[in-house]
Amino acid sequence: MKLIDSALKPEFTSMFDVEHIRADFPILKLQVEGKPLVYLDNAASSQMPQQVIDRLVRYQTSEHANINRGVHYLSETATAEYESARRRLQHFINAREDREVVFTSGTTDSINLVMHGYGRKYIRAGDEIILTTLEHHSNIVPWQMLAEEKGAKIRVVPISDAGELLVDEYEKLFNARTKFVGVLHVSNALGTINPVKEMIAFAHARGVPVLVDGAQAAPHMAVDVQDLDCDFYAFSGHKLCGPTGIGVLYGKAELLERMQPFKGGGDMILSVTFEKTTYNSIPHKFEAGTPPIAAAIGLGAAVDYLSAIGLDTISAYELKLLNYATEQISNLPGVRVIGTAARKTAVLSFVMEGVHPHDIGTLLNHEGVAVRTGHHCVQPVMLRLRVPATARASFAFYNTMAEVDTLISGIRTVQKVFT
Ligand code: 7TS
Repeated sequence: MKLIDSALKPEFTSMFDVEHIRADFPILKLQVEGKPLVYLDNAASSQMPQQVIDRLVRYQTSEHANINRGVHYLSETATAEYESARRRLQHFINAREDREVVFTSGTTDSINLVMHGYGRKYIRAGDEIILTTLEHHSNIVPWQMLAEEKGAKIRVVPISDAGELLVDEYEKLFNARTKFVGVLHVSNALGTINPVKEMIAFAHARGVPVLVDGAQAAPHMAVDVQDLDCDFYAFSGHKLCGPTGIGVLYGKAELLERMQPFKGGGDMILSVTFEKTTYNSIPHKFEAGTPPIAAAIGLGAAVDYLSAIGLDTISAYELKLLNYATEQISNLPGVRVIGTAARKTAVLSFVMEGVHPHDIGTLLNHEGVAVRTGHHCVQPVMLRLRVPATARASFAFYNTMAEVDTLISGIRTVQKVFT
């Protein structure tokens, strides 16, 4: 039996047939500026396979009603499918219980929920919150708002020139006033994979809870919240081949239970009088009003789709794309890769001598190539690495080596235009 298993393994890996996978994504057949679309802006938002689109159509055509309020067939069906999506998400991140999965509108919303629900209740004047230089603005600004309101202080973990966190410096930031840590799992601008498991263990040894921003990790690697032992984990549906307007906040049940609700309204209560309101149990306490039911069900289908391919298979394939792209781009004179950490996901940020990143993006678009240019909502990273902006190609498992070649020849064309 064992022999057959191991004999099958390589075959399984080679079963990752990118052309077969691309056929699932209708949008990838588009032509842009008369050229086949080369979509390399996956860190901003990924594309949706037909399986997820079909699931949304099925929901809208035969399952839709409001949830948690009807005894009629459609309301019961929609409620059951919404809760089934929650369980799919639970398994996707290996949460212990489905009530630890709160549906939000996205990573930003999830982080704001923790700031309002946990931060405003437990952070006081003089307390310190540790963040890192790599954070997306969505894991900076809410904490600044809280610090301002409470008189708390934000301490920032520095990074190396390669874009790696200086873990020794992180450890030095801890003191008796440290009350919270926010760290992103993977950098959206540089692709750096942070050693979050070790950072969480260090914080926990000092009794400090940790929120991990997993927006750029969940689509690219297997995430196990129990193994990480994080207290909170936030991510977005639209970067995971799912719909916009949906995201997840994972929180340990005992923490979610101790938190204040963020938004008040229907569904999040047990009883309301003008004298006193009692709140619903978790996760419903945090899901006030009619949630994005269709989007949650679509996200459930999206994580099923990704899990069927396998997150390990996705990581391994995307690493091949990154290594090939990095090798090709380093042969181009005058082009510098920004973000050269030893452990990266498939994000390639770069600058070119004498060309503004915005012009790179515009000219690449003429070749059908979609990249993002700008500060990528990480202005502190740009400041630290002394670049005003970068051009960023961010890959997904449906990208191909041939698309990397198109990117590279597009960059050569940009160079020709500017020399
Ligand atoms: N955190 C990280 C690490 C992100 O990359 C992003 C979005 C967010 C939070 C916010 O996610 P949202 O779904 O709530 O908007 N990052 C990007 C990007 O890199 N390009 O466009 C959006």
